[in-house]
Amino acid sequence: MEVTAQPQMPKVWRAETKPHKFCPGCGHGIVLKALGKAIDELNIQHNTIFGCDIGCSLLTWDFFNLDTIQTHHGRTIPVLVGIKRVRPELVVVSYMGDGGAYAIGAQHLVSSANRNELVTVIVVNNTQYAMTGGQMAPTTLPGQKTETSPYGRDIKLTGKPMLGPELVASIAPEGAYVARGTVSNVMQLKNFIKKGLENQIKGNGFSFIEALSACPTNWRTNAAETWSFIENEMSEYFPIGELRTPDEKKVGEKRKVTSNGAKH
Ligand SMILES: Cc1ncc(C[n+]2csc(CCOP(=O)(O)OP(=O)(O)O)c2C)c(N)n1
Ligand code: SF4
Ligand SMILES: [Mg+2]
Repeated sequence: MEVTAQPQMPKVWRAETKPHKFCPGCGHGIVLKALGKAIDELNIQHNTIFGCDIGCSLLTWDFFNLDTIQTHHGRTIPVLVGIKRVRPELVVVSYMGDGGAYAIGAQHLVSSANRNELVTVIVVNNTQYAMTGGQMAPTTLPGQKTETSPYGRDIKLTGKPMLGPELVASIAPEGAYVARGTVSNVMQLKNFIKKGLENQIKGNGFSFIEALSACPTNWRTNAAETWSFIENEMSEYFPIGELRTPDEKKVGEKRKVTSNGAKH
């Protein structure tokens, strides 16, 4: 019997069809698609290092064809700062959740932004600790019900939801890039991420992008309720847009690389 050779699928197609491990309707996959497109457009796949945190972000550990490191909860930023300092020619991306960035790892975010470290940080804000079952996080909205705020978040007891990009924009030195995008506008989100990567490549400074994202599993929402929550309630409290763009003239002479790779 004659055996006919099977047609080979194009390599890029095989890569694009790899299944992800997120729940149906999860926003993580959309944020990662935006990141992947930004990396492709800048043609930096060969020298990009991807770092993911603990939380649902860790499900990306084998998602990209990039050298990847998975770190302790909230420690993704300092680990990638270390890699960048010893290998300044690499482009480093720290990918983490709102719990990791604004609670458990908040000190790392604040210190790295204050030092204007050359990393690009992407924080997925889904208003709670998703992987562990939907507990209240610094980003939980007033009145929002979670596993640990069953009657709704009481901001008299717990404070107001944390505004991560606003915090970073207020402390990061000249040269920082800070923006907040949303999975409901993926092309804009991709452009913000691309600018954050370019800012690192130019040596300007710290780059920070928060992405409003969906967690229908823990929100217990259907598709319409999920999008309504992002586009109305979340976007109202967390305004979308660029908060800091570097003034290239003021950034001035690019920071000099010291013998240990650190830039000043
Ligand atoms: C140091 C440390 N504290 C707590 C945990 C437990 N833990 C694992 S995932 C997680 C929540 C992650 O939430 P977030 O960072 O918002 O990511 P998401 O799952 O929502 O994407 C927690 C508290 C841990 N793994 N390590
Ligand atoms: S628990 Fe939420 S954030 Fe985690 S994969 Fe499922 S939908 Fe996404
Ligand atoms: Mg979260």
